Amino acid sequence: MTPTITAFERSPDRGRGLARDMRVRWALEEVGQPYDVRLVSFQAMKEPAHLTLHPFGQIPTYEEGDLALFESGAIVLHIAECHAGLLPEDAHARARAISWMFAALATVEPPIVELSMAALLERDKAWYGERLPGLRENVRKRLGELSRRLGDADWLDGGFSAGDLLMVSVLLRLRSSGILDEYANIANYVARGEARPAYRSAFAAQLAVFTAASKGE
Ligand SMILES: N[C@@H](CCC(=O)N[C@@H](CS)C(=O)NCC(=O)O)C(=O)O
Repeated sequence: MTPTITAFERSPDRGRGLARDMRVRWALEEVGQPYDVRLVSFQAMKEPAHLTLHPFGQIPTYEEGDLALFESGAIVLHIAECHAGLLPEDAHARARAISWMFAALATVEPPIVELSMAALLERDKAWYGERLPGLRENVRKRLGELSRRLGDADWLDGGFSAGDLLMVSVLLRLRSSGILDEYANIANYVARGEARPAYRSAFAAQLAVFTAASKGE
């Protein structure tokens, strides 16, 4: 059965691949699973039909038959568990890959989101200049730790996994900050992720939505 995901009708990131439907698209592309996309406006996301799918009125969601999921991490995990290619067969290696999925979302993403939200929403506030260095330091702390663990490996734990898919997705949100470039091995790791054919297909698909919406303006 072809799953349907939701994505922004008009992504605030203007097609830069930072909205969280991108990680779900990427996972589906990695495993070769075709999918449909239902585009939703900001208004529609807060209406009852969408709130039934997503209690917090956000994207992405994932529907497959009578299964409806929300939270990008849970959706990627579901895809990885239903198809070969994103989680190792070996039970211990699989558990470690899942640890990296949680690490990406629960440990690395929060300081990155805090930094990007401050830049978006607080830039004109009196305290922004004082707050910014601390926010950047919080991100550097995590990147330093991640950089030490990654070392000169291609991926976090053996072959590419859903853990890398989520970690690269999260790290990409830092691109405009310049911080990624302070950690050569992490910058190369992110570049390896972006070079994967599945990433490129997913990126092109979400960019096409933004381009079509812009033409209709
Ligand atoms: N933890 C959630 C976060 C979902 C989320 O923040 N989605 C954003 C788009 S990337 C959204 O829908 N923002 C609109 C809103 O919150 O009103 C996940 O990973 O799926």
